[in-house]
Amino acid sequence: MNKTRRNLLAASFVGPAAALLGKAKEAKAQSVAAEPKSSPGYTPVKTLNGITLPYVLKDGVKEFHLTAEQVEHEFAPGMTATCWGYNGRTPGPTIEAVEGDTVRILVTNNLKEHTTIHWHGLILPNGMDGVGGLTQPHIKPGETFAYEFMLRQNGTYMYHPHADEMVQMAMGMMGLLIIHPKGGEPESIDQDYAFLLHNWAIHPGTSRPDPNVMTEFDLWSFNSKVFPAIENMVAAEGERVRVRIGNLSMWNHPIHLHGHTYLVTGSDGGRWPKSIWRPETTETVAVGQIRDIEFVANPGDWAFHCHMSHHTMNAMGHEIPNPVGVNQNQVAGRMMALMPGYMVMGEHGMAEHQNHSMHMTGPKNTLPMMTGDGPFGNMEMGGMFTVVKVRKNTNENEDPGWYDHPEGTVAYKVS
Ligand SMILES: [Cu+2]
Repeated sequence: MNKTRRNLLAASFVGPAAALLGKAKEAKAQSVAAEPKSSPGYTPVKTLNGITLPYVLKDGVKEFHLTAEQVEHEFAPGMTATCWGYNGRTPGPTIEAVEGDTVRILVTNNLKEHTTIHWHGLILPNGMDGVGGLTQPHIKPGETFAYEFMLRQNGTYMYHPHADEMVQMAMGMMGLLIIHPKGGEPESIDQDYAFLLHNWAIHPGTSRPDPNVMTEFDLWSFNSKVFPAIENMVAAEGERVRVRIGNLSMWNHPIHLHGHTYLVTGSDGGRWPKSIWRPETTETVAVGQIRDIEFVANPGDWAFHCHMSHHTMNAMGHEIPNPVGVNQNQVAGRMMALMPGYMVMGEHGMAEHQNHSMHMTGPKNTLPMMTGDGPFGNMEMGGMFTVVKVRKNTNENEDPGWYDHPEGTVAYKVS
C-alpha cells in the first residue's frame, strides 16, 4: 500500500469530488488498519483465475500441502479436458511466503505414476531440489513427502515435477511460488498479478492433452485458461501494478502491453537492482523463465497478450489450406451441388469466419479460433489474451465493465 502517494493524490484534488475521493481513500485506509493482526505485511498476489495456498503455522514453520492429482479442467466455457494438477486445479495454487520463512511443503501423490516437485529458482539444500533419481527417491502413488527449507531470497519462482517431466508438465502440473521481501518492497506495489504461460495439445474434438507433441500446440493459456475466460487485471489510475509472468510452456512468448511503457524489474533470479530495470512494451518470457514487469496504470481498457499471433487463437488447426487471395466462386458452385448450405470463406482474410461461428459448429469440445464480444464488436482473439482495466476508482468486488472513453478520444470514421 503506497500511503504516501495516496495522500499526495488525495491532497491534489479540490472541490466536492475531492472530498468524496478523500473519504473513499480514508475508508480504504481504515479498512486496511482494521484488518486482523494476521495481515501478511505485504500486498498479496492475485493469481489470475487461481488461488493462494493456505498454510498452517507449526512451531514457526509455515506448512503447506499440495496433492498431485487428475483434474477436470475448463479452459473456457464450452471446452474441458482431463488434466493433471494440484489440489483440484491447474496450475496448482500459488504458494506465498516471506523471505526468511522456513516452509514445509507436504506433497501427496494421488496420481497413478510417481512424481516429485522441483522448486524452480530456489537456493536450497540439494536434497530438497526435487529431481527424481538425482536428489531424492520418487514419490510413489499414495505416498506423501515433505520438502523443508528456509527461503533465502525474494521474487517470483515456480514449482513443477522433475519426474516423467514431459508428460506431467504437458498435462498441466505447475505452480507459482512467490517470496515477498522481508521488511517490505523498496518500491511499493498497489496491484500484484501473477500467471503462468502454458501450451496444450488437445486436438479438436478430444479432451486429453497429448504429451508427445513438441511444437504443434492447439491452445495457449494464461494460468491454464484461454481468452475469453482469462480474468481481467484491474487497477486504479496511477496505481503501480506488477505482473509476474512465468513460462512453463514449450515456446517463448513475447508478452505485450498496450498504452504503457513498463519496466522489466525481475526474473527467476529475483527482483533486479534498479540500475538494470529497463523500459519495454514487449518482453519475451522464454521457456523456463520468469519476468516481472511494473507500470503506473493509465486509464482505459488495455490489451495484454502474447505477440505471437498464433498464440492468440484457440483450437489451432495445423493442416488448413491457405485460402487467402483465392477466388473460390467455382469451388462454391460445385460444393453447393454436393453439400447444400456450403459456404466458402477466407478469400479476403479470416475475420469473416467470426460471422459464422454462431451457427457453424466445430467438433465437440472445441472452442472457436477467435472470439470475444467487445463494446465495438468481435475482438477476434483467443488463447493468450486479456485486458488491463484501469479506472479512476475501482471496486474489488465489481467488474468495471467497458471503458467510458472521454468525448473525442475514439478513432472515428472519416468516409
Ligand atoms: Cu506466445
